[in-house]
Amino acid sequence: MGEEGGDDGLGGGPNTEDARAFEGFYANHCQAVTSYVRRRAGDAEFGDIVAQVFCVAWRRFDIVPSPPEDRLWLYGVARRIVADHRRSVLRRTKLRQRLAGELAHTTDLPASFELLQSQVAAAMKRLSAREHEVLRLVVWEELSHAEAAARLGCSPNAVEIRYRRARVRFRAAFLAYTGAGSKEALAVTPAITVRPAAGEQPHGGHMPRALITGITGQDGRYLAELLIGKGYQVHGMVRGQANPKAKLVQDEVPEVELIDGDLTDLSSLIAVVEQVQPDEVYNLGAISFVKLSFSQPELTANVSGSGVLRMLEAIRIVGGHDNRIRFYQAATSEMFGEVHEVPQTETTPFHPRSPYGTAKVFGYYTTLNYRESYAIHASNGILFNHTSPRRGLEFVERKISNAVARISLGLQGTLTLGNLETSRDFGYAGDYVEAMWRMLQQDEPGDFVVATGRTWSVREVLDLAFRAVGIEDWAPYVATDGRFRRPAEVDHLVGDASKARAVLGWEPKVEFPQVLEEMVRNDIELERAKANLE
Ligand code: G4F
Repeated sequence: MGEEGGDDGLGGGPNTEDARAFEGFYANHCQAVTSYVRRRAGDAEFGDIVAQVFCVAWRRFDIVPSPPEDRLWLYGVARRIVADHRRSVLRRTKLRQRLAGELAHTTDLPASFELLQSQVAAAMKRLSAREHEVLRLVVWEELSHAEAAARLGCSPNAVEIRYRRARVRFRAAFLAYTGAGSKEALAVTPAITVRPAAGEQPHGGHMPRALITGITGQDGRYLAELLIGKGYQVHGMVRGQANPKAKLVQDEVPEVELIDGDLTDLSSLIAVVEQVQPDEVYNLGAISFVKLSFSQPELTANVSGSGVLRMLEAIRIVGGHDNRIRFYQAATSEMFGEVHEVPQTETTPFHPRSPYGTAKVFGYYTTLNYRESYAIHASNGILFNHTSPRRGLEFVERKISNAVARISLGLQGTLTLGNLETSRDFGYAGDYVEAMWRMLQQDEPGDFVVATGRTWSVREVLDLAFRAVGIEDWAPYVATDGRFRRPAEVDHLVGDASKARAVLGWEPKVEFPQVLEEMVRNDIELERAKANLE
């Protein structure tokens, strides 16, 4: 590890005594950190990352030798370095994807990244200084239009216009370069062939742009991943300064560009839609926890109800006469509430049973009204309960999977719930975001039930979850308490998604017991890691 006071290439380090302490520290933690990093970064990359982690530790030993919280701190360092590493890999992929998107439907790209870069460099040389500048800021430096506007001293709208023009010119120059017969470029076997995805609409020849509200939630993150995989540029709207969940999205899906906006503030929505110039808007933002809506009914109405109206107004104002912005509204089976028929379809009357449900009914009809009044391509997805390991801990099936994991690890004794007799039609969130996207690819907008057609009571969810850890009789572990009950309950939901199957060609692929088992497994891993750290 180098001599006392000597330069070991690590920027200095501890003296001899501390160096010995460091060796002990290294010996104690090396194995655990290695397996942690290996799990997250994979076999090919872990060695380099572990070395970086201990380089940081080495430097720190000079300043703060071995405080008691070292283990926790060390995992923090490892987590950050793994995240940085992932980001840099993804940035590279993203750049490729962006370039691929620019050239979509027209040409194949060369095999190696280096070759692609030299081809791009040649095309860049043909651009004017202004075009060069805007592409450099937006594509290479990955600045948002607002940031690029601040650098260039113009409005975000001007950046948008310049950027679009520059992309068209870049594309022409790139194609002219290969067309001129660069032997090297033409000789390579194409590695990336960009084809329109099934059902993809031509978005005026440009890379399609999506705006997602509620990006930090389960559905927002799955949808962002789906759209990025389809070659979209995805913008996620986040609310509030230093929103802690924004960091989560950035770590998980770094390709998403985050933008500030609030569903309770129309002017912010107009600014967001102006800036992003989306082809598709997915309005997933809401106060989505039904029980909370009883204690904060006005806030719920404002965000989950009037928020829909504001977003549609922003789209109407910015989209102008020939409005090309397509809109998806996250409607919900909670609108059926006290159900009038079983199963529920698109024609079943609504009878909401909570402030959340009534706000969503308002959002549903507002969407319908903007479709009819302004010919906006606006669709409602009437989604039944859907879940995943990313589901919030407040919802019943995740509360159960997490508690079962903790009970199986001996970290918790009892799980306390409310009403065990209600039942829900549960699906997998990853399947459901696919239905959202399909709705916006149709020639005509519409309203669609998205469900599996199978319902599970809370008791049955308990059966499945406890069985996943080998417990058949869960009664000794489960208690009930009125605190978790609601003033009015929705007893039984089960949907009929025949229309979505027929019109969208959508099918749920993953069954609920499978998802739940995966959630329990995931929670065991999370809870075990947390307990080890503590
Ligand atoms: O998990 P939940 O809170 O979900 P809920 O009310 O069905 O709403 C979810 O699904 C809707 C789609 O239908 C979405 F629109 C909505 O945003 C959300 O995602 O409650 C499910 C059932 C309820 O009947 C509740 O009373 O489980 C019952 N339950 C029993 N004990 C409990 C608990 N729910 C929760 N959250 N916590 C309990 O301790």
